[in-house]
Amino acid sequence: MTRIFSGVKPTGHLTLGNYLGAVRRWLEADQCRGEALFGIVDLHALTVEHDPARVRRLSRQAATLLLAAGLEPERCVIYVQSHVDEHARLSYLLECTASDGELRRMIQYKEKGAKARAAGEGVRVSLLTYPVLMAADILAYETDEVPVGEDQAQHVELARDLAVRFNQRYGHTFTVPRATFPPVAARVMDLRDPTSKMGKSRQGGAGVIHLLDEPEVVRRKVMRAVTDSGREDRYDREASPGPANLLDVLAACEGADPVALAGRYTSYGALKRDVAEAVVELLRPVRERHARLAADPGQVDAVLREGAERARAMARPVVDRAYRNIGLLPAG
Ligand code: AQP
Repeated sequence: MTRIFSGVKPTGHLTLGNYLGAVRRWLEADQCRGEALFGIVDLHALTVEHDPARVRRLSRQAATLLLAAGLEPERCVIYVQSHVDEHARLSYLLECTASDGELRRMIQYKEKGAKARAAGEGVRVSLLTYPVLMAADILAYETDEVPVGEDQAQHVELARDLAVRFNQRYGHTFTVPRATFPPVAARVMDLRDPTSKMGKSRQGGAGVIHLLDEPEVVRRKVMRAVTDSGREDRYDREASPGPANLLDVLAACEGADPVALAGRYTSYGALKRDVAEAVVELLRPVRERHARLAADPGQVDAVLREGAERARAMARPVVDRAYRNIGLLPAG
């Protein structure tokens, strides 16, 4: 059976990018194929300036949204990363397997590090090392597939490299995972700045659609999306990133091909109206279920408690094996 792992970090309110790039595909993994684990990867939220109370609040909200999106705890494991010690335990062994050069090459480290330095803030060591923790998240569960958005490709590649290297040096220990991406909307772009990824930690958020945005807010954000003076009936990510992004979103909502969809439109206004309605309908059931679940936080906590127990039981033997194979003396 295919083992699947993926996660979301509580750095902000979940976005349409998270949903189309990752969460919606987790539903297929949960409901049709494989044994799946989905983590609220809260330790990853500590790599940049953070507010402790907000991280706690967003962690529960992310869990509630995963359930509202339709993940069923009877069919998959939903848990909080920091509730399972095995992640941090394995991360250190993988730090002893990775080189500092390969971590310094990580795009997110370069970009976020540069931003922090420009703002006169210190760069946390964890911003450099968190891709190793992410590798531990994946490898601790003998994961075969990691359904993620395109921005995570480099991190999953690192997890593969570390698994292969560890296995070669210390004997077979880890399954070598592979990333899987959605056919469209693997990188949903910010509606106001379509050359940047729609990210949940982005300040302002005028170009970011959140899963809990009211329909009117969704409509307003889509209608104000940046377009250009290019041809309306053409899909061209390079020359017309704004309209191409809207076509990707519509294609993902309708299960269609963005190139074919482009031929339907002779005005960006009509395209935006269709995108807005498609997104409102896509998110409607998630918002409604979220409202019901949020009224009963005890139910969400119970899911997370049970999820952590199951995750621990799955990760423990793998991490113990890694400790043995790397040469550490087992405790009596
Ligand atoms: N815009 C996106 N399009 C497609 N997929 C996306 N994902 C994130 N944004 C997009 C995918 O969602 C999963 C969880 O993402 P995350 O929580 O790791 O990162 P984020 O939402 O991008 O949050 P931040 O804090 O805004 O991130 P960064 O660190 O980029 O600044 C992943 O599978 C991701 O690929």
